[in-house]
Amino acid sequence: MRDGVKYGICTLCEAGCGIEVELEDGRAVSVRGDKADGFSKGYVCPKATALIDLHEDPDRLRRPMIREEDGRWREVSWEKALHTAAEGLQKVRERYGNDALAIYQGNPTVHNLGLMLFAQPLFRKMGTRNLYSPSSVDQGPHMLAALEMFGSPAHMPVVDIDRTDCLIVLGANPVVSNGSIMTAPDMRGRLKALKKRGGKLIVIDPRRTQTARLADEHHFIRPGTDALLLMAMIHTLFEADRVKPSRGALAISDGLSILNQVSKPFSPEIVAETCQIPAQTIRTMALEFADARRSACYGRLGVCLQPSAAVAAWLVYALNIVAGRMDQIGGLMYPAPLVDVGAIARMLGMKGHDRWRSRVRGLPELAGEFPIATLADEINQPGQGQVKALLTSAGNPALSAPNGPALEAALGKLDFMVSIDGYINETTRHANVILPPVSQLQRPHFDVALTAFAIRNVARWADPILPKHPDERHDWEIVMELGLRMMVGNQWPASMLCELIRGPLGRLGPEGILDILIRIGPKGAGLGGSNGKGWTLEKLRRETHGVDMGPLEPRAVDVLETPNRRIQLAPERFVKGVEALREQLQSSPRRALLLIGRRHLRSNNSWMHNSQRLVRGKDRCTLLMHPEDAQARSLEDGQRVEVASQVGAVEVTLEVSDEVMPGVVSLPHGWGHHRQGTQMGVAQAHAGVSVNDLTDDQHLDPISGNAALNTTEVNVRAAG
Ligand SMILES: Nc1nc2c(c(=O)[nH]1)N[C@H]1C(S)=C(S)[C@@H](COP(=O)(O)OP(=O)(O)OC[C@H]3O[C@@H](n4cnc5c(=O)[nH]c(N)nc54)[C@H](O)[C@@H]3O)O[C@H]1N2
Ligand SMILES: Nc1nc2c(c(=O)[nH]1)N[C@H]1C(S)=C(S)[C@@H](COP(=O)(O)OP(=O)(O)OC[C@H]3O[C@@H](n4cnc5c(=O)[nH]c(N)nc54)[C@H](O)[C@@H]3O)O[C@H]1N2
Ligand code: SF4
Ligand SMILES: [Mo]
Repeated sequence: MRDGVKYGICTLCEAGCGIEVELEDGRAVSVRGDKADGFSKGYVCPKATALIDLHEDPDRLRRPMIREEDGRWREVSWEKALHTAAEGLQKVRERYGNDALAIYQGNPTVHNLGLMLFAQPLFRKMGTRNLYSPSSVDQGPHMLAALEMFGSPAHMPVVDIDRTDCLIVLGANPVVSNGSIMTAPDMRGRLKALKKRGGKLIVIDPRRTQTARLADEHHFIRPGTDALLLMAMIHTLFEADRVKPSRGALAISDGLSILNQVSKPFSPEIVAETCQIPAQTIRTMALEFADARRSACYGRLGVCLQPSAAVAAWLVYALNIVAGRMDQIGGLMYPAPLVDVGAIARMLGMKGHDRWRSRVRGLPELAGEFPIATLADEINQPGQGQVKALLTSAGNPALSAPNGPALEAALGKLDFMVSIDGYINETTRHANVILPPVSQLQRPHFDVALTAFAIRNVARWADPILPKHPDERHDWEIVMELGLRMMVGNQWPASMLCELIRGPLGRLGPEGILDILIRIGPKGAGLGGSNGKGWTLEKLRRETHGVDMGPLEPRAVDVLETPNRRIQLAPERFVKGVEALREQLQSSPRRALLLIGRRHLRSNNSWMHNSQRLVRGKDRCTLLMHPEDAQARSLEDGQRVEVASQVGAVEVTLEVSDEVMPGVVSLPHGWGHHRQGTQMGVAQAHAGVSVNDLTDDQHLDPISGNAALNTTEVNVRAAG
């Protein structure tokens, strides 16, 4: 029987498209774009349908699991699982101290209201410095640049993509990724619209990506040289007197003369060979950028996964600022969301860098977290503060962290491990207890973090599409139970106290907390009743298809949190990092092949390969190599090759294509599902290999601690 449709939000990526789900006999049977959603206007990508696959996946855990001594998994009651999990973790804390418990919160956290509002505050208050997340294999450098320049890691400005006339995309592939730190459904449509209104799209990427194919200009760049390119562009603007101090944010910036000074040695001619971009191209691009009526330079993951990531991230923002594009229509802007994320970042203690360092390698924390590249060291190295237990939530670091196999070997040495996850995968197979949450279709949603990076001022609430069975648990319920039992205790009389907290907190839930955050937010109705004007959750709920409060408006002065509330154009940390760029110029060009990653529209990091409809078709986990490089090695398209780095080796099928530049090979991440003991049947049948079996946990950007995954040196030869 057809039960009609329900409206929701796709929580798989940052675009957050509105969806219309058709229900029949209580089951979700189809997912379409919600045409009435004012932001996504009916757009969805092929992954949206997989929400049903995820919900119905027989491999998805519905009940908690405990791993027995003999390695077999046994389904247990929630009471038993939560008790065992809390007791196991708590024992380690009591015996070895708080730092002995490490916590890893994975990428889907940001797409999960319950985890954002419960796990983030709770885990950050557990008294352990061993906090980890994929930020250090992702946007860490942008966060650091935002912290140093604008005063908070939460204040990463976004590209006003719908109103710009000239967009330079550096190391991002939004046509496939659907945008990152730039929440906007239908990137392809938006980029086409940019061109249609006479605008120009320039892409700088070692691969001719789907985005590059849409561009007016695409320039290959030698991986890891973006900071040099950006320096040369800034150099050009100073040299050509295109830096206009009166324009917008530049008037409230400090450090202009230092930036001028440090950019002096980096002329386009000096960097051209290293970047492999002609000097004239760099000059023209810089001047076009400065002279366009409206322009923006957007750098994303490609900029972050290299040894000069923090400097490059700084220079992306700096280039926009010196060209007068910061806080300007069509440039980089700040949304005005319903929830004040700057305040949340302050509350969570995220406003800082290098306040403390990791025990083994002395790596600085960023926003309260250590680089994931050093978790294995913290587990392996004995001594005071050694990590003995791990809690993972919504993450799969065995596949997402550099040198995954070393991390996995370390996981095997833990005294105790708990995972909040719906699958027995490469990471969670090492856990003692797995606590599975409901599916994406069974929970309500509001994007706390991502509306702060949206390209329009939007907000949307979505009720769950499907009901939750009484024996299922939301992520937030799992986190709350685990936290209460660990922090307060299982035994009477502590259990009484637990009861006292559990009741009110459980009744409040994410919805109650969100209502408070909206009410006290910049556009909120206040904590009292509702005056009809300000926002409350109740008011937002009535807007089934979300609200669009219009385009972004200049508001940097309200956002800045630097001590003098001015933009810092030349923070000392980054200026010091410029020395490494000089060295990079002097080092002789290497002959080694550099390995970079790639994403596919039908895949999402490591965890959506268990959907038959997403993995079908030809093998996507192939190594791309330029014909010249293939010829030099006598390799042919379609042949099996061994790719070896200093860390490991994998065997894959070669795809010869001039889509990548000479000297560069590309392998997607998130594959490698052949490991013993996982329970993801479809993924196992389409296993692929993990690129992070090759990446090096020692190869980092020294300033941000981000893993330099994309500049891994490899050798490739015929397999066997
Ligand atoms: N379909 C799909 N969508 C996704 C995801 C997914 O897995 N699949 N993942 C989501 C996540 S977690 C994120 S963080 C975002 C990422 O979003 P994007 O940053 O848009 O995604 P990538 O495809 O990784 O783009 C990075 C680009 O940088 C290029 N690159 C590599 N090295 C260099 C370099 O040194 N310099 C320059 N200039 N470019 C370089 C790569 O060739 C690649 O095209 O995507 C999100 N969306
Ligand atoms: N070489 C290389 N490595 C990379 C990248 C790259 O480009 N190249 N990209 C990096 C980037 S940008 C990122 S963000 C990371 C991702 O790194 P991770 O976050 O560690 O990995 P994911 O693959 O996103 O795994 C997500 C896990 O969360 C579970 N999950 C999904 N939804 C939920 C939920 O709602 N609740 C709970 N509790 N669990 C859930 C899934 O089952 C899966 O186990 O990978 C990074 N690693
Ligand atoms: S782009 Fe695709 S995966 Fe991302 S939110 Fe939209 S439908 Fe979901
Ligand atoms: Mo990411």
